[in-house]
Amino acid sequence: MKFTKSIGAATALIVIAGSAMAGAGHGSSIGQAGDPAKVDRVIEVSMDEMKYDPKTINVEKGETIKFVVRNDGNLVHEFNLGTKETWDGHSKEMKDMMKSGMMTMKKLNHAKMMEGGMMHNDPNSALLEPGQTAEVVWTFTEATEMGFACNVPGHREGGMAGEIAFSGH
Ligand SMILES: [Cu+2]
Repeated sequence: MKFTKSIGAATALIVIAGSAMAGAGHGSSIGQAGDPAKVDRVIEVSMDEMKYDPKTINVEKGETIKFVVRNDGNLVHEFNLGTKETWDGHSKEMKDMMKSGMMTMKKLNHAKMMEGGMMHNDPNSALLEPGQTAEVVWTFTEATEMGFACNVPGHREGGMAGEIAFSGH
């Protein structure tokens, strides 16, 4: 019995460390990669030139959501769960990817992305060419100020950002 308990505690510690790393500081966490086998709800998100539909998504603390993200636009777009702080860091990465030819406004060069070590398969995001669809499974462990945004240069600045609203808060 004691043995089981200590294993449980160790697991809990690892989960906390993991979510703190994914978080945005301020002692709060944006959550963690969700278990695809334990999805509470599926939400479809459409991306188009400088907008998301829906642009506000209501979730509950503890919920695991499978986002089915579709790029209905004519440019490369991203669905990236985070905060202004995480996006600012990510935006620089994207600018470098453009400069080095890993991506253009309309296409992703996966071979060059791999060469450059930019796999772009972070569990909190999907970077898609026009017509592509991807799934993002995420567990919202804490009610915190966060949202989703596209960090392709100029897009977030152009209004391509949405809000995650925690119900009951
Ligand atoms: Cu975009």
